[in-house]
Parts: sequence; C-alpha cells; structure tokens
Amino acid sequence: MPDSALIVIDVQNDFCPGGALAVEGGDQIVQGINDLMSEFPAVVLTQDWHPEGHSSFATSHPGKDPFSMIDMPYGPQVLWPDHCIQGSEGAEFHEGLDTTRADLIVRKGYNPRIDSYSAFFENDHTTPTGLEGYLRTRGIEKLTMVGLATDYCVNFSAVDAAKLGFTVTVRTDLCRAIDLDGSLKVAMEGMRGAGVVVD
Ligand code: VGL
Ligand code: ZN
Repeated sequence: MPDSALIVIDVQNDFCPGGALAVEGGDQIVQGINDLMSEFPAVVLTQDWHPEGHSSFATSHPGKDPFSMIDMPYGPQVLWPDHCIQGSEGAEFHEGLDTTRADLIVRKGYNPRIDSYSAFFENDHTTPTGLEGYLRTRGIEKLTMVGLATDYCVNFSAVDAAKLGFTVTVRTDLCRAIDLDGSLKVAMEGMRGAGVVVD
C-alpha cells in the first residue's frame, strides 16, 4: 500500500522495564515492530520529549503524588513521574529499535505548560505537531499504529488520526498499556467509537 505509514509511538527507555514510567512488557514489542517496518513505505517514530520541570510531572506540583490528577487550563491531567527529559538516556529510543528505517521522528511534549499524548495535537486538542501536514503532503491516508502506551499516547494518536480522516489500525499485540484505574478499557472503547480498527 503506497499510501500507508507505520507510526511507532514512544518506544523509549523510560517506558520500558527499568525506566522512570515503565510499562509492563514494553520491551517485548520491539522486535515485532522492527519486523513490521519492512511492510510499510513510510515509517514515523514519535518521541516523548519533555523539558525539565514539565507541568505534567508530579514534582512540579508540591504536595501532589505521581499518578494523581490535576486540573490544567486545558482540562484534567494525570501527574506523572519525571520521564523522557530532553537529552536524557530515558528519552532515548530502546536500543533494540531499528531507528535507521525512520523517515521522520516527531517530538512532542516540549511545551512546558501543555502535555502532549497525541502525535497530532497537544493536550489542548488544538496546537498541532505538524505530523498531519507531513503525512498529507506525502499522500499518506492509511496509518498503522504500534508502541507505548496503548491507553495514553497510542490511544490519543489513533483517535486524533481517525478524527482527521485517516484510516487507522492499532496493532494491540505490538502495544503495551499503563492501565491506570481502568484506562485501558476506556481507551479501547474510545478508539473503537472513533472508528479505529483495533486488531
Ligand atoms: C505517555 C504518559 C506520559 C505515553 C507519555 O507515551 O503513553 N504516557 N507521557
Ligand atoms: Zn510524557
């Protein structure tokens, strides 16, 4: 399919076992993702990329614990452990990921005041990352998404892509979830409701 792309979400050290925001089994999907790359004419990687003291970090909100919630001007926000700090080892891609195959690497979450789960828009749901324009100008209409975490960055990216009119498939066998308070179930329902094929 010449009009398709593989979008690999946040396969970074901090989301793998031993990392600051480790997702169980996060490293188990790396080889399968590498193998899938050869089936796509375009491969895009995303990288969560926060400045130190980012507003999504619990440490930026005295008295708040990691995984608690806060109200931000753009809506409710989970407070995370410090993770994927720009230039840190935790922000690097997992060493097994074949990054040479990537046509584009999209970084997100660099605005200190807004988190960005989606590869398309920041969490205010309006500030674009530029990925939509890249894909459209390349004539890409079909997206397959894999990576970390199923219920956060994969979910938000898939739903936004579907809303933008792309045909979207999420390969859940090549994703792993954080599953905070039932967030995986909510994410699965949300993706299906948005017309995402969840395989
Ligand atoms: C992610 C929480 C915070 C993700 C990123 O990649 O799913 N989750 N930052
Ligand atoms: Zn993050």
